[in-house]
Amino acid sequence: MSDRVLLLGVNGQDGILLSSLLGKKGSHIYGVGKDKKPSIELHEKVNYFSIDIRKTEHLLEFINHYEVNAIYNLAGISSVAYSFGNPVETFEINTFAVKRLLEGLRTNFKSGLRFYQASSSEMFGISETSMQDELTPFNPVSPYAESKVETHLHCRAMREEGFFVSAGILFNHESIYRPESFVTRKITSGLARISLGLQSSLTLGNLAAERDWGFAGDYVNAMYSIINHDKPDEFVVATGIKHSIQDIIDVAIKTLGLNNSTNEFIKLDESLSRPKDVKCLVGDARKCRSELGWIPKKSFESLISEMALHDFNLLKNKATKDQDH
Ligand code: GDR
Repeated sequence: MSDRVLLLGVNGQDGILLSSLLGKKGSHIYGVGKDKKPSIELHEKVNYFSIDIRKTEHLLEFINHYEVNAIYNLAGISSVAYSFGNPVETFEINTFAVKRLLEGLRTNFKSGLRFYQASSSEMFGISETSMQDELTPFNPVSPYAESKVETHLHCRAMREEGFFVSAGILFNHESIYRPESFVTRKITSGLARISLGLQSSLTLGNLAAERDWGFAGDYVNAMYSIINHDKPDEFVVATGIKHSIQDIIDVAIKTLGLNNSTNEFIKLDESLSRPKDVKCLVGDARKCRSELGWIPKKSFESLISEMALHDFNLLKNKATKDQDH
């Protein structure tokens, strides 16, 4: 099942990790990104194509030509912060492009196509419950979250019509492939630079946010289980454990052997804060665990520690190379 796979957004963190998993499973992978070339060397089983996902006709031709029988939609604007300044672009890519594609695929669904949509915990927004599950109401507070809610509801409607359209509501998930524009990697790379004497401080928007941060490698396993489940459905994917931004800083500092009892390296800059931010999100993934047998394996501490060490070694090797030249 699902052996001719179209992976939209293959250049992103999740695309890189999922294509590696699918490569190991023996799938034929058509990886689509917006850039001319892949961002890093992808699994050898990935055939890379550069397509703008707003070009619906082009995508539909492509899907029919290669007789794709599974599509993972991981493409789009993933930065909540960016979406505030670019709401129309966010809607065009995250919502309208996906809706047009789904509508164009009705015949393909009748021949057995399966679709996975990357939905987000940001859809819950400012939530009245301490933990969020599949039944928690959505209360989005950013253009990004609104765009994701609308697409999620469209997927739900198509599923209710009988099409195999599933969604994973993923809470924050991180790895060494995370860009530095997201808070975990910003902290691990910033503190690695400080520990190598390349930078003296790290500026963040706030320390108040609390999230449920998991390992992206575990989360792509959940995506695979969701699309290969015996019926289409939606699942919260999360660890169920709450951490603060200060926790990320503390683990990275310990890993790097920095002495920082008073957060002396950390500076705050109001201008990095969002017009509206979600204070706390923690996922209840009991459905994913009981129906799909999915369990996250990597702890928060190992995840942040590995990211910090990776960044330290990357920067150290670069500094050594620069010195040799
Ligand atoms: P998020 O991730 O918006 O939750 O979306 P991000 O790491 O950007 O922010 C997490 C929290 O940290 C606060 N924060 C900062 N964030 C950034 N980027 N930079 C800072 O300097 C900073 N200081 C504090 C933020 O305000 C926020 O509260 C991620 C993305 O991957 C989405 O695509 C995905 O849907 C959700 O996770 C689940």
